[in-house]
Amino acid sequence: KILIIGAGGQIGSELTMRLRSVYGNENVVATDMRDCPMLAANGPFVQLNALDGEAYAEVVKKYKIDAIYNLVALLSAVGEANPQKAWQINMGALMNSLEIAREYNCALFTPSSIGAFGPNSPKVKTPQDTVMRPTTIYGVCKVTGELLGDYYHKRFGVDTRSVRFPGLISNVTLPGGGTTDYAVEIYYDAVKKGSYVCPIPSDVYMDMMYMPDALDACIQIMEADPSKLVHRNSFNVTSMSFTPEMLYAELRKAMPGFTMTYDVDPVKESIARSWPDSLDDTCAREEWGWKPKWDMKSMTEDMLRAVREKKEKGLI
Ligand code: VAH
Repeated sequence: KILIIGAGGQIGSELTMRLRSVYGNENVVATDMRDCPMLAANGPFVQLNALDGEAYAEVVKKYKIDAIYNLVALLSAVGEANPQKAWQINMGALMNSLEIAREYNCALFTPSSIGAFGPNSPKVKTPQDTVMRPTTIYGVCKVTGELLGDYYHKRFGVDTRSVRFPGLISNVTLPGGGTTDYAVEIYYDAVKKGSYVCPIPSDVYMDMMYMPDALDACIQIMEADPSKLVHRNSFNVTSMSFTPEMLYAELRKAMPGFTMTYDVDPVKESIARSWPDSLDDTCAREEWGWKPKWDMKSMTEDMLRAVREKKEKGLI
């Protein structure tokens, strides 16, 4: 039985559906502190604040959970606006997850991020193992989370696994306050307005990934043969790296009239410039067969199709 905490978020809302299609609706328990009728529609849903360790443990016992996906986090930009709250939520949920995984013998997946790297990490083809001095509270939480994950594995034998996600682009649930959100907003504004005002400077490279590939990674790593894992927390994974200018050019191929201007957000700029331009994900490829399927062209075609469909249905 699988439990997801933070199931109402950008990753969680789609991961719940994907896991239910793979393992069966009744075998995937979705939880979030907010009520999520969509997630309750086709499988078990429990309204749960993951900071309440007692309530969290009750759910794990009641449903006999053996694998947990911990997707609770305040993202980079929103975290910079309230660093104390970001630490409290991100690390509170993680500590409860690690302790519960230890006590009830559950496997635990917690995503890390390109945000775990900092300005003095090598920028191009950032290695799996390198210096990590992030300059955002989000990055500090992610590096701490990676270290705790490896500690709980080594010290207590907990089966903790993790991937460092790039910016995730999806057409189901909007991202909640990240630095890479521009790469989702641009498609919605292109369809709704035919124009977009970009908060990230035109020349800033960031790794990105289409959500279907991210969901594959979440499943593949947890199904990987543990004897082949040299690393655990956390694997570099990526599929593409681009600047706003490159994404703009790709969108104009499909929508020649689309226009983009820039109104740079200084907080998002400083975060984005502190992150890698591109990751080296060789270890994930070698240790558990990571292989992305989507690139900027195919993602753009699919995003425009999906967002246009939402507009036609009056959903946006
Ligand atoms: C953010 N989307 O922008 C998240 C993610 C790599 C970026 O961590 O904060």
